[in-house]
Amino acid sequence: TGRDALRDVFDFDALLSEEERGWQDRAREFARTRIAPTIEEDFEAKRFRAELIPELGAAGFLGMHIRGYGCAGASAVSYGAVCAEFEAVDSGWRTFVSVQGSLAMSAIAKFGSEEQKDRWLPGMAAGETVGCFALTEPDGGSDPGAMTTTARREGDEWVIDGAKRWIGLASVADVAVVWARTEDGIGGFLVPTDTAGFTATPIDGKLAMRASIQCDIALDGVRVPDSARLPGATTLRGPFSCLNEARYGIIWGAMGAARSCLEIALERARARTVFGKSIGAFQLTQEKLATMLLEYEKGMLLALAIGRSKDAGTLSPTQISVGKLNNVREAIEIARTTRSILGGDGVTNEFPVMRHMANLEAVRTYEGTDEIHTLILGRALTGVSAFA
Ligand code: TGC
Repeated sequence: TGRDALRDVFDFDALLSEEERGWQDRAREFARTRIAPTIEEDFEAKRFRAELIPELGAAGFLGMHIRGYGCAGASAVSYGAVCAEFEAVDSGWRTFVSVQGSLAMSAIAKFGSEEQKDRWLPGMAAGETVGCFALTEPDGGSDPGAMTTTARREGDEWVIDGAKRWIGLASVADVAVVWARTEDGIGGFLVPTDTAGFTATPIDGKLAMRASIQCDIALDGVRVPDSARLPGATTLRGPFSCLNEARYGIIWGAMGAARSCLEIALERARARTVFGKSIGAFQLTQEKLATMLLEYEKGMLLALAIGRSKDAGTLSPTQISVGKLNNVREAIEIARTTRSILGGDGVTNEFPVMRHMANLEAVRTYEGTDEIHTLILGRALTGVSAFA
């Protein structure tokens, strides 16, 4: 099979510890048995299977890198390997794990009070409570510093007004981490989604991420007590630190989607015959396969190096930009090349290739576009910010 051929060339799994392989195996099994059987029809029907959330929690995948509060306290590499396995089936489910664990739970774990952590994290880890992370606004996501959503203090309460867009899970979430401009900076607020004035509406018409939910949020005079404000977050460093976590998962996840495509390309290269020989016997096809292999292996090694740095506590946001920019870009290229090897079949839903390609286009834009990550690297290299 394509998977065996990949393993023969390069045994990536041998670079993982037993514990990391254990997480990888459990995620692969979950994705194979619980998500894969229905993903094509779910994508087609725009169906998000919320009933899987408690199962993901019971398996320990939600907020798995967080220590305490019912979370598994796993390594960054273990978490990355899990992201790759989910995204090998569909980016929508890796996105779910990212939004819940890397964004909403991370925000609470990093910046919340003990009381906030005790109240929210155990239920979120168990998949009994769903969170979302409301940062991006309708006018664009690249410059959160320009946010117009405000939170104004009135006695012991905060009153939040504004709008958010592209917020994963908001219509099924129990709690939203809402980022808003305050008199003294940027604040994060834990808003139960049944609070008066909070409305989440799923965005329709998406041709990517159809098996997951992204929403518009309206915030009209939403009142929360002062105890709902995250005490540790006062500047953009707050939400950006959470984006680092989600971007980290994407670095691995994108390579999962790439792997699925490459496996399919390898199988087709052996099975399809033209001009009396397999298409894999043609030098043009071999060049495509070899190029895909190079980028896949480099992407996995990059993910692993970044993961090891994260576990060692030395990872920088600039390194995360290297990984996100490179791995999503190369995963899309691998999906496109696979499509060309599949010929006409590649555009049908008999194969998941166009689904991965469409999903990856969304992944390419969220959590920092190619352009933003390019300019973050440009700033790191030149010392000059193109944003200012
Ligand atoms: P800048 O002046 O560079 O920094 C402002 C403050 O933030 C700190 N900071 C970071 N901290 C941690 N990690 C990072 N990666 C950080 N980047 C910046 C910085 O140290 C400073 O802190 P402080 O305390 O000194 O004030 O800010 P800037 O406005 O010039 O930033 C420029 C830029 C482009 C890097 C930043 O705006 C950026 O990353 N933009 C892209 C944002 C993005 O990725 N948006 C998409 C989010 S996806 C989404 O919202 C949907 S949620 C997912 C879902 O629901 O599905």
